[in-house]
Amino acid sequence: MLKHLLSAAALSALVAGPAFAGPAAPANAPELQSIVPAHVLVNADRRASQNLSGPWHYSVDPYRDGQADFMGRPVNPRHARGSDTNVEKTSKENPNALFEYDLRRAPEAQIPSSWIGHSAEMRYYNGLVWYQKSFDRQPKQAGKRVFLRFGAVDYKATIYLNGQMIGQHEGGFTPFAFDVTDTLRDKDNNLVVAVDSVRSADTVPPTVTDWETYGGILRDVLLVETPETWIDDSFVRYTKDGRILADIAIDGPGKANQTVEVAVEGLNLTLKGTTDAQGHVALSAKAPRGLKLWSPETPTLYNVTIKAGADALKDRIGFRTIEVKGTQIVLNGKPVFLRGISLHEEEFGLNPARIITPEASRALLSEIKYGLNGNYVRLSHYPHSEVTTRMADEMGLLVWSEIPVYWTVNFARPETLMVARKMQAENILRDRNRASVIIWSVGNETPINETRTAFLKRLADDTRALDGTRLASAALMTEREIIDGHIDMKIEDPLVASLDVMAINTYNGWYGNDKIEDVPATQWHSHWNKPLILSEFGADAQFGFHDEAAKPRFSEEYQALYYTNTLAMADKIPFLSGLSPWILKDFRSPRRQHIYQKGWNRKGVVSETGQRKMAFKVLSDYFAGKAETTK
Ligand code: GCB
Repeated sequence: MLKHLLSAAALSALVAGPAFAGPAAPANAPELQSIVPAHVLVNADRRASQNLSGPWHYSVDPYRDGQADFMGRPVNPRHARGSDTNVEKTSKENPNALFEYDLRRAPEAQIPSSWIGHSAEMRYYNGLVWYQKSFDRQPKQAGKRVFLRFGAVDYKATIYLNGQMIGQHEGGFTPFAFDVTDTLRDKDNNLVVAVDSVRSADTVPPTVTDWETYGGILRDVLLVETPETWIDDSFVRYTKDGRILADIAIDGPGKANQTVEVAVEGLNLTLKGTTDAQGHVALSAKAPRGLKLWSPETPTLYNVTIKAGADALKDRIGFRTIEVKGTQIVLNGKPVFLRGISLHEEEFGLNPARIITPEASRALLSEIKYGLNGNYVRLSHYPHSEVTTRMADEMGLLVWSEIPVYWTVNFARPETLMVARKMQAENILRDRNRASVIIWSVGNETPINETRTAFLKRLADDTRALDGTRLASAALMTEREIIDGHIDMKIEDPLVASLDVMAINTYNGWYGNDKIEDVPATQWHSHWNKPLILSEFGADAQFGFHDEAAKPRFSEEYQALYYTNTLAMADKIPFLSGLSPWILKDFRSPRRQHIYQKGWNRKGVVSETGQRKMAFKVLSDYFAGKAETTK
């Protein structure tokens, strides 16, 4: 049985590519069973829950002493951080007992946050860290099911509750949940999380990236309470033929033959049906005339309530369509030009630690929407917080969402492919009710060879199977030649055959030897009848470093000129449908150690604290013009 929901449209997409077709055989759908989580717990962030965020104890363990003894044998109780022993109490009762850890008395830090923000010593720590939190269960309720849900733990997490190992998770930026109903106590629960930030050639992403890898419990930890039978997954959407579809999956002892209702407030619309033996139901109704479609200009969201038995979910959902027609991206039936920029998940400030509150997210997205006149953001290079995708829904920004299949992951290793596939499934299942998200990307700047192309094709196929209503893409690189004195770019990556939208990262005039003066005359060629996004282009500039005459590298003047000339190039690409230059804000990168960088990639059009560089205005003016001409 497929644990989660595959809509009929999604299933047909497995065979036929993106479609809104009717029922189809589930082709290779059983393959998805191995990648979808046991509990999707959709909309977990909006369910009634006890938020365990706040102060947690933490303790470093560079030799992984809490996981195995010094001879590699099972861990000795003296070191067993995952156990339920109260070290202080036991030591008092038995002064002879020796322990070499005591998590409950270790230093405290605020969660969620990456650990680089905990203390000066943690700034460059990479390894295993133990986190501990004691809590009482509130409110205590009989006949309920309780899930422990992590928004994201970077990179590997092993979870112990009251001395029991309840599960593990790999991947730093997607949610996961465990059923802890039978493990919880009413009082003094002991939650221990071993967080390992170490990457290898086999992880996703691998060791070397151009952003700083900082471990930690990055997003909220929630105790989510549901009835015994609960709504585990829902996928509510609007189709090109004017219908609202809702696929609902419930789980628990009463999942079969259960009445399910999906009510859209303000539209006088209620969809109703009964679940099958697996707890699934597919509902569909013609959308009422009064439906206001979601778009960046009018980001209309409806309150949607899903009811099944004793459970009810409330979500805010926008309805829109997205498709590709020839070389155009089409939103709600009209071509749209994506006026955007790329963004790393770092809040404004001198010392960001991936603490993405609604305020932090709004501040970043406001610079894009109102400062740059944008309608689009590329959330690079990994799934960002659900706070951000919800904010994009509210504010009206289209979103590119991506997993960190970055540069050279181990494409030949089946286990690495599984990690990436699960990540993409977790990302899609979390966000496929967000109208803002229009593109799922499967990778960034990967080398072209058969093994890599097969790996990414698998991800693109999964993507369509999980959500046949959005577009699949990947940020690619392309070869440059000089032909008749001009720069010549051809898009020939065979992966394009598996994608809906082509995306290219291009840096002529910054990397390589091309002069910035030669960039506007660049010629682009594509034999694919598909739209192109320039998913990256950019140049480093230190805010406040000016040299109007010489315009040297790292000056604001060079960056502004680079933008002017690259945008002039963009204007000449007939199949171009969008831009997400690199990048909104300067971000931490240990690879960048020039005196103007000092550990920061300076390609932001604003500094790390949000000061606008000259290039900001160039882009903002360009997008203002584009907004006029592409109305
Ligand atoms: C890229 C990468 C991005 C880097 C950027 C740069 O192509 O996709 O992660 O940060 O270039 O600054 O070089």
